[in-house]
Amino acid sequence: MSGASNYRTEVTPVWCPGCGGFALLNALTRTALPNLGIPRHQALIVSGIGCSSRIPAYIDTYGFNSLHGRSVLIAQGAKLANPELTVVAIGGDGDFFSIGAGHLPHAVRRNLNVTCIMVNNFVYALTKGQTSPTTPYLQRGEGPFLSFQFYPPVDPVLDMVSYSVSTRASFIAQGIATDPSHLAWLIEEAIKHKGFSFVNVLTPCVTFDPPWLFKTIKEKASYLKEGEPVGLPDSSGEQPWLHDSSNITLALKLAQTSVMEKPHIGIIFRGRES
Ligand SMILES: Cc1ncc(C[n+]2csc(CCOP(=O)(O)OP(=O)(O)O)c2C)c(N)n1
Ligand code: SF4
Repeated sequence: MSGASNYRTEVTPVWCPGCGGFALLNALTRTALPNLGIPRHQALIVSGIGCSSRIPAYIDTYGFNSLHGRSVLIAQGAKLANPELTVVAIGGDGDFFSIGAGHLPHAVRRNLNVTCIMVNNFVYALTKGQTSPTTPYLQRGEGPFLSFQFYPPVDPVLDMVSYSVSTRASFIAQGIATDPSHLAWLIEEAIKHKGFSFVNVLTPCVTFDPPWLFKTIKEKASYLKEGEPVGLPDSSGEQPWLHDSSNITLALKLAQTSVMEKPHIGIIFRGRES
C-alpha cells in the first residue's frame, strides 16, 4: 500500500513505454487527487475494457474494471448509491464513443456529479489497432495499423467536442497527454464541477497510431485562455473571438473546428451545475 499522499498502488503498469496512459495516471495520482485532498476511501475510478481501462489497478482508491462500454452507467449507479463518493469514469474512445456511445447523452441529461475522462488515442488499442469512431481518415497502407493496411477508415470522425456541446454537457474540456500538469488542472476543475463533466484527453498510442498523427495534434494544439483570442485554423474565414467558457454559442463555434485542424486545449464549456 502506498503512503497517505500517494495515490499509486504497487502494481506496475503494463502499458508500452511512451503510452499516453502514463500522463493521465500521473496527472491523477501526483496532482489532481492530492490537490483536491480526496481521501482514498471516498474516490471510485470505474473503467471499461481497453488499455486505458487498466488504470483502476494502478490507483489506490476504490476501483472497478468493469465491462466494455458500460463504465458511465456503473459510475452513475455508484454515485446514486453513495453521493459522498467522488466518481470518475475512465475509458477509451472505443469504449465511450463506440459500444458505449448510447449512454453518454443520458448521462448528460441526468447531470449527476460524475467525471468522465475519455482517453482518446484514436484507435482500439487493446484489440490491436482496429479503427474507432475518432480515427481520422488515412490513405490505404498508411501507418502501422493492422486493420488500416487493408481497410482504411472511410467514415467521418465522431468529434468529442462537437458531440458533447451538441448534447449540452454541463462541463466540457479537452486536454493533451504531453502536458500532464495542465491535464491535472482540467481534471481538478472537472471533478469540482457539480454535474456531469467530460474531459477528452488527446493521447498517443505509440504502438498502433501512425507517428504523424499525434505529432500533428501536438503541433497544432492551441490553448484556450479565458478572455483571450481563440486559435482558429488558417482555413477559417472567421475573426478570432475572446474565449468565454460560460457561453454555449461560442462553444458551438469552437465545435465547428475538428480536432485535426485545431485541437483546442482547455475548458471549452462550463454550464449549469446539478
Ligand atoms: C462487449 C465487448 N465487446 C468487445 C470487446 C473487445 N474489446 C476489448 S477492448 C476493445 C476496444 C478497445 O479500444 P478503446 O476502448 O478505444 O480502448 P484502448 O484500448 O484504445 O485504450 C474491444 C472492442 C469486449 N471486451 N467486450
Ligand atoms: S497499445 Fe497503445 S494504448 Fe495500449 S499500452 Fe501500448 S501504447 Fe498504450
